[in-house]
Amino acid sequence: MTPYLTERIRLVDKALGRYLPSARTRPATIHEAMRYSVFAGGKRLRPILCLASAEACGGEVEPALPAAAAVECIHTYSLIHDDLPCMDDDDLRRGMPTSHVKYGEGIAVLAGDALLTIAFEILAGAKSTSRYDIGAFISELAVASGSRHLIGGQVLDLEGEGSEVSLNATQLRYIHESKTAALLTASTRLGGMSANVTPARLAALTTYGKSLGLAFQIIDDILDVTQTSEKLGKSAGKDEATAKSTYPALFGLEKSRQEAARLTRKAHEALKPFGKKGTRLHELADHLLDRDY
Ligand code: GRG
Repeated sequence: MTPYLTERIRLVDKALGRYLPSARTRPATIHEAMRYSVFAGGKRLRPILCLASAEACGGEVEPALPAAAAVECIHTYSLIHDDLPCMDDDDLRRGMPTSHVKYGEGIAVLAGDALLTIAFEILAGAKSTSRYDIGAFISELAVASGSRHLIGGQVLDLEGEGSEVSLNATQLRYIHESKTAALLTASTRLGGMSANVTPARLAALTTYGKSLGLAFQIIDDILDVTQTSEKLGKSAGKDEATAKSTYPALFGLEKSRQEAARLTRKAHEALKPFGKKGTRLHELADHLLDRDY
């Protein structure tokens, strides 16, 4: 972990700590469960990308914090729901027992719902800029999290699971774009929007986020095959056990690594308009490609 990432995680966690109701707020169980999953760990990749994107656009970190916290709340909600017995049925997440194992299914569903909802409450506290009003911020996050992207990708994933017929590369890419890349892209775009980014640079952040998001999911699928549950903090080997179509399953590990590297190069290229200000985004792209958890 680099000093930059450690400092950013601390900053994001402090903001999340402020935005989320205290664990003693009534009814305490739900607030405890929300905090349990949010603070169970996690790389904070999406909020860090959001903050780095704001800085790449010449903005400050402070105005980007509501968006950074909001994307992490959406992400954590999706993990809680994805782990439920009716979905991926997992008992380990971020190195800890999953929400439903700790609190029961009912509270886990509600903790996910509450994090989804509070994400928009937090984002509504962001400041409009001359190009982007609060409606634009809210719409950005709602579309990325909704039935055409995050939830839509999960639907296709669920339908494909255990199916005799494996998906083709186009279908797989579509799932990755929806389930993973959409929220990553929204994170970079929201960071830019908080810094009043120009339309041309917003398009560049979109290309960066999409390429990075696809590379991130391919690496995630590779790590599922090559790493232990202990290292990942979540159950490894799950994709093979559930006969999931993944890049490594379709193309093998080496070709998958090459594709992740190609997409990362594409992400780097997209950052040209930002010059030196894009340094952190370049570093993050490399870090994600090289990660081992
Ligand atoms: C709406 C229920 C629902 C699900 C949406 C996001 C999602 C679909 C499911 C979660 C599981 C999954 C495999 C998502 C793909 C994205 C991904 C690799 C998530 C893990 O993200 P990390 O590695 O996690 O950033 P940490 O714990 O570090 O934050």
